[in-house]
Amino acid sequence: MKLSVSARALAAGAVAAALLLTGGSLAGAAPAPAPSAAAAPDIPLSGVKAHLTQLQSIATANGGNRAHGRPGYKASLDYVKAKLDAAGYTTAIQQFTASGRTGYNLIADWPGGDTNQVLMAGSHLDSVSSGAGINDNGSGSAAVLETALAVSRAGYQPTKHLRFAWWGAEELGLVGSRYYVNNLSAANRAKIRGYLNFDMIGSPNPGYFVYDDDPAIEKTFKDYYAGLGVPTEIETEGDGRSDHAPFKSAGVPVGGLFTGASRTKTAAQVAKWGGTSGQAFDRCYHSSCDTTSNINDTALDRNSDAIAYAVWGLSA
Ligand code: DTR
Ligand code: CA
Ligand code: ZN
Ligand code: ZN
Repeated sequence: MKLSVSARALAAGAVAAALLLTGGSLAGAAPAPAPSAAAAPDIPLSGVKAHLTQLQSIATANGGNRAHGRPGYKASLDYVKAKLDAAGYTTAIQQFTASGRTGYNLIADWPGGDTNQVLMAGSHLDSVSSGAGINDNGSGSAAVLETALAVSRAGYQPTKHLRFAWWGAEELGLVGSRYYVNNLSAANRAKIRGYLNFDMIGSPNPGYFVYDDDPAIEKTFKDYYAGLGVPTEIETEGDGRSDHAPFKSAGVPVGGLFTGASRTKTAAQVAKWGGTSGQAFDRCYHSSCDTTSNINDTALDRNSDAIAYAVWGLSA
């Protein structure tokens, strides 16, 4: 959904207020400078969906999945890396072993910013072996990719250093993200001022859930949705169930967005969000029907724009 310029400026001001209210910083971090006036761009839904189409094609060409240790995962990683390399990112592939198979994380640094203050945004790129994993988690991977490409298109140069990540083997138990965090030096871990996680952000019967971990990050997302007039709920299904968990355990401020998995939507939630009560937020969760037809465009668009809003607002 596209915010009007005035609403976007209002929203940017809300981030400034949020940061000032919380001492101008992510919890625990040094006070951040006042956010720049630059407002986040609209993330084109068409761009995000083009990535989903590519990930679907990759799964179809590789046994129907993009799972850890299978050809479809590495092909997905190569697709994302090629886009980022072409856009001027400094990319690195981090290799690890899980369940006897080689896994890969993709880390992409945007040149510039204070490398002693790193803002990260990430998503797991692997699917389960039973399907293409388009909502889980092509949706997060594609939205984070398109946001990173928007940073490049804008030539954005925030105060903080931006780093984006696509994790391997999340479905085996947060293996890739945990490997990344465990292999950071204490000094490099301390430089990460926030990690934003996006795992299932386009569910077909969507809810709008905000992680309630770091208060400043949570407020940033809630302010974005307030600007849209869309109510949100605190995410309660996933503490420890996605790639923010290793970062949180290491003391990094974390946050994120989620549109729901196998839990069912209540009548009260239908009243605020629409959709179908008594039906799962994503009835294709971890199933072969998690294809490009398993996406709600409005939810994917709103959450893609929310990612950009938070990346711009928290890195200024
Ligand atoms: N673990 C995720 C799905 C998931 C379930 N609950 C949450 C809460 C927040 C983020 C993700 C999830 C997966 O299956 O990949
Ligand atoms: Ca958009
Ligand atoms: Zn999953
Ligand atoms: Zn997932």
